[in-house]
Amino acid sequence: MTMIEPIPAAADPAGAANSDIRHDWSEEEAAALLAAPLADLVFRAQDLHRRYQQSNEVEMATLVNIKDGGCPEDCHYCSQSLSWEGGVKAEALMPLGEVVEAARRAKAAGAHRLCMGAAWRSPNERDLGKVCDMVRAVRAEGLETCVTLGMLKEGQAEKLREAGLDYYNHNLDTSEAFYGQVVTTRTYQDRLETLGRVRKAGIKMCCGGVLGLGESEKDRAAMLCVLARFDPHPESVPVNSLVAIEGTPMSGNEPVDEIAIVRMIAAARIMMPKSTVRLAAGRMAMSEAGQALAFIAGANSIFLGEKLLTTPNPAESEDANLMSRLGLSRM
Ligand code: SAM
Ligand code: DTB
Ligand code: SF4
Repeated sequence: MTMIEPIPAAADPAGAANSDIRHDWSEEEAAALLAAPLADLVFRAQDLHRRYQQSNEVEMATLVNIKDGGCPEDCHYCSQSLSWEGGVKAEALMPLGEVVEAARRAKAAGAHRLCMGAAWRSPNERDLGKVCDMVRAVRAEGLETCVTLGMLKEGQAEKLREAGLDYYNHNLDTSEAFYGQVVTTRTYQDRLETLGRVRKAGIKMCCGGVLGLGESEKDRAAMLCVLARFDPHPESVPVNSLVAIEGTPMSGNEPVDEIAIVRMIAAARIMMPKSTVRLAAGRMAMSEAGQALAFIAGANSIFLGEKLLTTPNPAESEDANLMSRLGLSRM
């Protein structure tokens, strides 16, 4: 086991020169966090969680797939890629009325953000205009908005911002070194460029990754460092675990160890104390005790609703029951 530094003296969370908020984490430091004795790691993460977040509060976001399947990218984990046989059938963009209905259902269930996903490499101008209409309509229902549409070209992020978009999700997925084993149709640099455009337009950044792609501990540490290098840190950091989908090249991957998920969440909380850290895809395979540990380690967001984009997620009633037993309330 690797020893980690003791908890630093209490810092002033409002202070400008705050040693808790760093953008210079080394891969060695991140790897040491991931490999530390679990109690030391979780204790340090929980301490920061209490100082920088509303402890015992969890953000709820609901996903809706506004454009299913037919994606030209070859992400090896994804059921929506055209590259794998038997994938999700390509559908047209969801009509505005259905998106509004999804927003009303999500709000009634207790979500305060609707995350709209589209299986595109990047949106064309006509579709982008329709997504802008969706953003306006969802905001008019009193929900925050997030979209994930693939790569953005110059000027597209500004249009989304003008429509009132709150968050753009664009995950790094893994380290730069391992990226070529996961996706071959775009580069890590492409990802970073879109993220730069999102930030430049003043949209909040939702950016994280996926465990269980076949990556090493070193890759996990490296990805955390890329995330922590953003200044400011991404406002939202989703930690997904692979949902192994039949027909994709990753269908036979080893399931992710729950303790490894907890470690990743704790390391993200320590490295990015002010960010919302989401226990994202993969909760169907986790025990309730594993999820509880993830909240103690600093997770403070989940996807609410029984479907993610194409795969199942715990029922709302199950989540409500778990939250109540853990004394967690909706943010
Ligand atoms: N097409 C857009 C893109 O790739 O940016 C948006 C949708 S994509 C489904 C959003 C993210 O969900 C991916 O970047 C990946 O991190 C995560 N994801 C997709 N399929 C997954 C799976 N089977 N298991 C876990 N996470 C997954
Ligand atoms: C994120 O980090 N995870 C979400 C959302 N952002 C878009 C997607 C998870 C997808 C899980 C597999 C599926 O349902 O197809
Ligand atoms: Fe397309 Fe996104 Fe799936 Fe990749 S993750 S294949 S870009 S929908």
